[in-house]
Amino acid sequence: MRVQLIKRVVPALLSIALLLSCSGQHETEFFTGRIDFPVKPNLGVKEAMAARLVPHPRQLEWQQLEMTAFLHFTVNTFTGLEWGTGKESPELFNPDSLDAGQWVRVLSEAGMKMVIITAKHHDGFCLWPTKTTTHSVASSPWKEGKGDVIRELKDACELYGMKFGVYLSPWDRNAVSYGDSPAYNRFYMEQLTELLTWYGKVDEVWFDGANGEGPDGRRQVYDWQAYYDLIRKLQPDAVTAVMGEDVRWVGTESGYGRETEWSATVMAPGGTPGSVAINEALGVNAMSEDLGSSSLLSKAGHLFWYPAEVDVSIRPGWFWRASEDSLVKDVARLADIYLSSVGRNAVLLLNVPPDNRGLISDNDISSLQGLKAWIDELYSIDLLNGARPYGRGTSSLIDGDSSTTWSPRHKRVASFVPAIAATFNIAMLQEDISRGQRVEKFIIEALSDKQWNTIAKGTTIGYKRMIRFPEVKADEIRLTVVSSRATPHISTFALYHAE
Ligand code: FUL
Repeated sequence: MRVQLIKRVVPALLSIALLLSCSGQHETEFFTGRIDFPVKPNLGVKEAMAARLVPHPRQLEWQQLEMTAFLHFTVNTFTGLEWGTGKESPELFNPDSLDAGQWVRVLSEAGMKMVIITAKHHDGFCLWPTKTTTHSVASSPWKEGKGDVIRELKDACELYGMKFGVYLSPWDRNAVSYGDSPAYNRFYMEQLTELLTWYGKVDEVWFDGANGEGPDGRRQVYDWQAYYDLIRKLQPDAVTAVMGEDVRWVGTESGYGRETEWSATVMAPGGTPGSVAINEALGVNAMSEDLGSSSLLSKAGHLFWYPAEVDVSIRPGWFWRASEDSLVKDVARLADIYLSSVGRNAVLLLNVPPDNRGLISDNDISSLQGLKAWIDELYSIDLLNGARPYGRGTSSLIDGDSSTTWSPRHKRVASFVPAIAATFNIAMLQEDISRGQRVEKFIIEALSDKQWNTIAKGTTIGYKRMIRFPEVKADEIRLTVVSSRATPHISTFALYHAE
């Protein structure tokens, strides 16, 4: 009996001690990128630790970009295929007006902060004069084989102050070594080395996990860890995306992220056998609806800062084809995608594929210009205009060490008086994620005609959460953080009106 009691009491006391040591009083202790939980802590301990998981500085910088662009461009642009066979003749690649300056100018004017180009897609054709294969621009008629698309793009990025990333498909339908795992891994890493050493700074390396059959049905085993180590050595500040370790694929290619989006997730990053085993044991993958709830946390041995990227094409396909010129997404659709990606704690990666002249087409430009005008208009007036929360116990709402965030410590209700009396239909919230992602549930209420009404409810906030509702005009606004893993640090609460 006594032994049993001790058995029950001792772990409980240990948990309480751990919980105390992990909660508010150690606000200065953070975990960067990853937490390995101590053996069998209770959920309270895990939540307190999870609240202090923070991004690596390169992940934080990436998150703040908000809008980035993809450029899908290769022989497919000339054949109309989505996935080239690898047997295309390099003779096909012959854009007569290629102007990387136009791409970057158009994308920069649209508000994009980084461009990522398919240096090599699944067909294996290389947009730079690689030494690893003749299947490249060097064998094409474009610029009589003397051109280098990657160089032209990087130069244009320098000119416009645009960040620059490369997509290098591991799946290669042209490489003869594909399927002979060690030989192909060496070949792939030589290609990576060229891209990461010939062009100066690279800000993102993007690779998916497509792993088609090699010649004679051979199966290629990618050496992810060796790829990551090489990237870390050559470009330590570059984020690695999708099959990479810094940025997670949101799980769809529709442009719509999850309403509940945890950047602090149980999903282990990248494709190494260790990560695969963790994810299989938890039954999660990039497409799982839940990647970070407390119920998952209770089962997990680790937690990772692994934020979501939403990739989507402005056209139905990833590559340009004339038949889709009339199917470019319009401004309303792009605005909806913006609110459902950037507004759902993710970074938008919008694909704008150059055409067979080597230019971004007029229809795409006009939609991009419309999106930028809509975003500028949206953010032009914040009805709260930086209003600080007020009310009983206000001092306990304000975080003493910061003038830019407020942290409802005890009573998690903050009231605001709109600085501008006008109708609004969008609320924007941000957490200071440099101190972790914490909020699990919030509600926004409005006082109109002496009546309080709930106008919006949400779950996670993260870097940015935007939420839409029917138009309201209010005398007073109340934000309640219903549930949070620790003291929330809200850096922005704003109200906007959007068409
Ligand atoms: C996928 C590829 O198979 C598509 O062609 C496209 O490049 C997309 C962004 O990634 O995995």
